[in-house]
Amino acid sequence: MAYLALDLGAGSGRAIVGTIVDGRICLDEIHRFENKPVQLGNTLHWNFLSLFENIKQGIFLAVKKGYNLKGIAVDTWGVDFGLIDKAGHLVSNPVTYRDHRTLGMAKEATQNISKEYLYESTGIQQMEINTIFQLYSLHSKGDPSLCSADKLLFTPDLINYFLTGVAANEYTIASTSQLLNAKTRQWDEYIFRQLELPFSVMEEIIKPGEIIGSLSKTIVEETGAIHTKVFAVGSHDTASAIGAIPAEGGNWAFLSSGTWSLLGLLTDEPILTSEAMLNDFTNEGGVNGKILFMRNITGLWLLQQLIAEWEKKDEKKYSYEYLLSEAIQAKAFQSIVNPDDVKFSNPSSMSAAIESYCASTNQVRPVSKGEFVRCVMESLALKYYFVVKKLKECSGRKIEQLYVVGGGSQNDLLNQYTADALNVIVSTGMTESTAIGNIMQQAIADETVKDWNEGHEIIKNSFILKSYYPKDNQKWLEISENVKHLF
Ligand code: LFR
Repeated sequence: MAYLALDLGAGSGRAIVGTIVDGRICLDEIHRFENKPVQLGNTLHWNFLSLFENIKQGIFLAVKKGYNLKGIAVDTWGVDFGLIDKAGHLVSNPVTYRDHRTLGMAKEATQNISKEYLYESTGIQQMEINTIFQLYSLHSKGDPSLCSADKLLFTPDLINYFLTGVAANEYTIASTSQLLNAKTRQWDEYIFRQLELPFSVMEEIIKPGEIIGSLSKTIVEETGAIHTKVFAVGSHDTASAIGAIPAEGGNWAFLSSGTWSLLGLLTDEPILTSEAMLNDFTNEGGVNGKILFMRNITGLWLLQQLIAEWEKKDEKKYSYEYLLSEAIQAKAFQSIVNPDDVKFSNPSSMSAAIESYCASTNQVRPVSKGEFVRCVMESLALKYYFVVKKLKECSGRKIEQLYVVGGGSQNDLLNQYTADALNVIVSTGMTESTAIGNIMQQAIADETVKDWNEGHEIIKNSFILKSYYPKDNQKWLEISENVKHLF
């Protein structure tokens, strides 16, 4: 039984085949490609045509390798979308959430609808990148693309549409928009009315595990994939990544570590209290009926941007291994930043942004690469500490173990710092958890696997988890006291 996960992150995309044999899941990465936004005029776009070409290439290569694909499913980052006109054409190239069009939009929009209402209904952390503010910016600037739109499709929905011809909005990705009611799990029409956003462009919500359709004739011809179904999974990458965690008991939290750090816990119902709102917790849709109660933290983005800057300047590559070994040698706790400071959201130079933050907070400015990397690693671990503290308060849960998944879970230094700062066991081992969650949901939808309980057993049998135990917690507690005003 082979299923293909098409997993798109903000920096790269992957096509991964999963096969389930003898109670284990095996992954085979078939294709990996860059996802590089393109500045065109004043707007930062996703290169949708290139992404779609690579999606087809991934399917083609999987078939060529001999896999008889029973299913395909797409997952991507959240909030972004494409608009489709009445003739079924893409109105314009999708814009990235890092584009500056949303600057100031949260403030403007909340003059027409209260922040409190938005939270009580959607349960979503207010971030200007959210679809609601992207749409509001189009509306308030009278952008003609919105008038030509017949359908709004989130990135995975858009890819599914061009693979199958079927238009639908999948629940987990729809939940990132801040337009969906967290309890009813349906669109909140009142928000659309208040903000004068076109409700008619929204589609029916479908749930992970439903069948979207079959590949269109042209895609079958191009890729050679026959009798392959396209499934709805947790098409928000975070939902798939967290759904895959084979944790036991209730006292655990998750951290999906990549460009973003998504830190939280699973609940059955959204937590919509004012305390949760004031602490910026979000309630996004998960697989298996769950809610991801979590905080979106600007994660390894800072380090990724530093590396890109250094590599461009020095015209050479820097490995994580090298940079982390430099960080270990740098002095501890010299400079601490709050990774979520707006300075870091899309600066022209990340090193300059960090230097300026340190200068304005009377801290030593990092100079060497090791000092910069150490600053980012310690700052992330401290951020996690403060978030987990609030997470416990808002949920009333104990947290004894943290499961770290995603590409960032390979970062030994950060894992150890996290265990130390939080005083919990940090367990890692599922770097490709998003693809695993995607594939497992397909297998469940296809009735190859009975349910998520069986799915988690299979996952547990397939990956060896590595644990980090806390040391030096006292030192981290002392530092956290000194820097708490920054967070
Ligand atoms: C992670 C992620 C986060 C979301 C961010 C932007 O890839 O999906 O969950 O907040 O990207 O969409």
